[in-house]
Amino acid sequence: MKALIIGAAGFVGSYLIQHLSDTYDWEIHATKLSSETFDASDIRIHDLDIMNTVEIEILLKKLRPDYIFHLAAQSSVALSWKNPALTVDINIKGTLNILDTIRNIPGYSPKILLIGSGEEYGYILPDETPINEQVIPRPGNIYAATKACQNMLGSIYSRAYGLHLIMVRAFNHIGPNQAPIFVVSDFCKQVAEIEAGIKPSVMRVGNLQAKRDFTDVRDVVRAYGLLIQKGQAGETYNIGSGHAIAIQELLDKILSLSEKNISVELDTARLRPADIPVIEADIQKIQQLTAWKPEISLNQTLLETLNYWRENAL
Ligand code: A2R
Repeated sequence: MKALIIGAAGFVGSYLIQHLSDTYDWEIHATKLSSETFDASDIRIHDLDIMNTVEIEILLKKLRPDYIFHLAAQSSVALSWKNPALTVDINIKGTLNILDTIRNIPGYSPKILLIGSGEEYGYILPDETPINEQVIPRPGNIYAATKACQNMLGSIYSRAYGLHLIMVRAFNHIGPNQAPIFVVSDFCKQVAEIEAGIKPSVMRVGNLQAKRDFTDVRDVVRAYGLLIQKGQAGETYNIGSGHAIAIQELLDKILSLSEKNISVELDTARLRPADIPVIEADIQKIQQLTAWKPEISLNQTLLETLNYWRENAL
């Protein structure tokens, strides 16, 4: 089998490459933007901008991968408020470029995993939690709207053109090496900087009341490997821990890992124009199909992420 990971230079990509290389006997190819660099021995790396349909066509016709993992995205909610047009272009038009190219290659029918987000569900009613895949998404931010649109396009292309598209809605995934625009990485980086004495002993935080469902990125990529093999065409699968935790509790856990006396201060710049109170996944659908379940505890992930920043923040 030949697998292609599109958008592999980001946070999830390196973990997915590692997992697939360790677990499956597949020939693995990965793409990055020409401006990005990343090292990965034993796999083939190609430059690809998903806004360029000619580049997509040349690569897919040359490789004809059996499995395609589509990770390329503008993946930050915060940035999507600041640059909605870029987010729409990459997450919607970029995905469409890939799907259209595939459907126009005669006799080619790969399995494709489209990575969406738990954010798609948006304004969830109290009786809809934990959220299953039947709940109609009501996105509450630009990033979520683009991913909900990607999901709809996947469903349409699967039904109309017979493409084997499997959609996932991944809830918050965390781990070492994640960019500090995401909450866990942000908090851990701040603690590491305070411990190193390069920042005053004050944590700057946003909304601590929101509850989110966090899973270690290594558990998430394991689910991706299973779903691309077993997922039904046109179906959507939630991936999460099944438990929401308040950001306040997360912060308390991270602070308890440090010996420093650290105070907490609200930073209004970190508050979002609209925030959803609770997002928690119902993960029965993937579990019925694959028996997948998260194996790495939240405490372990937080400690490893903090240790990563202790080694790298300075
Ligand atoms: O924005 P950059 O320079 O960090 O590059 C990102 C890349 N990317 C693109 N690749 C090809 N063509 C484009 N036009 C394009 N624009 C951006 O996709 C980055 O290297 C990669 C996505 O990685 P991250 O932003 O680190 O996302 P992460 O955490 O790996 O999440 C993977 C997927 C995304 O679809 C998320 O929305 C979802 O999982 O949660």
